[in-house]
Amino acid sequence: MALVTRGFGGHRREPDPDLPPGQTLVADWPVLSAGPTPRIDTADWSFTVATETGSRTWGWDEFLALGVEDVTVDIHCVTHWSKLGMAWRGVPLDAIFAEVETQYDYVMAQSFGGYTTNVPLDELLDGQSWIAIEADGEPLSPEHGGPARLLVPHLYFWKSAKWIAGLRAMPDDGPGFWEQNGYHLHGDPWREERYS
Ligand SMILES: Nc1nc2c(c(=O)[nH]1)N[C@H]1C(S)=C(S)[C@@H](COP(=O)(O)O)O[C@H]1N2
Ligand SMILES: [Mo]
Repeated sequence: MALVTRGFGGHRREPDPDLPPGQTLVADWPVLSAGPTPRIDTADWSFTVATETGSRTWGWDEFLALGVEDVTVDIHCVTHWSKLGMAWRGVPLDAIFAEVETQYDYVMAQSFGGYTTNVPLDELLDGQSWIAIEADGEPLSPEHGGPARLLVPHLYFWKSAKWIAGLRAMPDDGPGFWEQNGYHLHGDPWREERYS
C-alpha cells in the first residue's frame, strides 16, 4: 500500500491530529476479506433486522427509501492503515431503528457469507453508522462489500461488515468472527482497542 505524506514533507512532521495512535495514511484502499467475495445483485439483496419481538425485512428499493445521506468520514483498520475524509453514501442506522423497536443493547451484524461482528446499539445511532452503498462517488464494488456494507467509522474497520445482510439484536454483548479470533470486543481506534 502506498504511504501518503500530508502537506509539505521534509520539514518537522507534526503528528496528524486526525490519525489515531499507531496508524499510517494510505493513498489506495486495501481490500481485506476473510473469505471469497460474494457477488450479490441488488435484486437478490435484502436486509433483515431481528429483535426480541420479531423481524423486519426490506428489499433494495424499499430500503433506500428509508433515506440516504452523504457523509465524509475517516476509516481506521486495525492493521494500521487509515484513510481520512472519505465520501460515503448510505442509509443511517437511525432511519432503520426509527422503524424497529428493541430493548436490547447490542447487535450482531450478519453478512452474506457468514461474517459477523458485534457492536453496542447506542454506538450505531445518533449519526454514528450507516448501511453504505457508495464510496468516493461510486457504487461499492463487490471487493469492498457491495452492494451494501455496514459503516461504523468511529470503530476499527473490521466492525464495518461487508455484504451486510442484517442485524440481530442481542441482550448481552458477545463476540463476532474476528472478536472470537483475538480482536477486541469493542475496537476503539483512539484507545488502541486492537486485540483482547
Ligand atoms: N463480510 C465481511 N466483512 C468484513 C470483512 C470480511 O472479511 N468479511 N473484513 C473486515 C476487515 S478486517 C476490514 S479491515 C474491512 C476491510 O474493508 P475493505 O476491504 O473494503 O478495505 O472489512 C471488514 N468487513
Ligand atoms: Mo481489518
